[in-house]
Amino acid sequence: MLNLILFGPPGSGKGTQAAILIEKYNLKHISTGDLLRSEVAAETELGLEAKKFMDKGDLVPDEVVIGMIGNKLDTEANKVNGFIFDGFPRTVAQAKALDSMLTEKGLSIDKVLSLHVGDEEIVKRLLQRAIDQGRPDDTKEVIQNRLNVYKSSTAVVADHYADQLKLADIQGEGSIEDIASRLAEQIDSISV
Ligand code: B4P
Repeated sequence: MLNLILFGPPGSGKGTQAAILIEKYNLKHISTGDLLRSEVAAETELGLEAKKFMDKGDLVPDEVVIGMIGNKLDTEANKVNGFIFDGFPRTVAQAKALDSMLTEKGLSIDKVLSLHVGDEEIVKRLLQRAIDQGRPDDTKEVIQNRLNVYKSSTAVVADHYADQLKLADIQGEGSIEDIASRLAEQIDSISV
């Protein structure tokens, strides 16, 4: 098993790069953003609750997101070569919960790939996505809140994995192909 976390601020290219890496390494993609958006689209109880937070750019409560990941791990863990977690964990509580859910299954995270992108570039990318895809949380005010939430609640998750010697910092600006090569170099250096 090869288990990776793609980490970084909103708009740092996590979803974009995950799509490339799952093909290259034959891994299962778990994006909490995608899972939550499909709950919203299906108008489930969970989705209706999550939407209130997502539309403002706030984090959905930990217990909701952790429960969702727990279900995925239970149904998928014995069927796949490994996971790429994208957009999860976003708080230290989520990171600790992930560590223990994996330990229970005899698994662990191999590497956390942390994409670094400046605020100005992030705002530019997300405003462009607003034009291309019309996501409700890609407005100027909500983007600013998402960046603030990242700095106040999520950035510290990197320290949790740095303490475990699993953190790799990657320059996340440049062409999508160049960034994919930088990530592959890090992944190929893991001995599993
Ligand atoms: P996410 O769906 O995770 O949204 P995101 O942080 O914006 O990342 P995304 O993967 O979409 O963007 P990417 O960088 O690939 O979360 C949405 C919301 O869900 C959160 O705000 C929160 O409310 C909730 N949520 C999700 N997970 C949660 C959790 N664990 N706990 C609590 N709440 C949670 O791409 C951005 C754009 O940049 C794309 O349009 C892409 O085309 C472009 N791009 C990518 N790479 C580029 C490059 N190299 N150059 C130029 N453009 C590039």
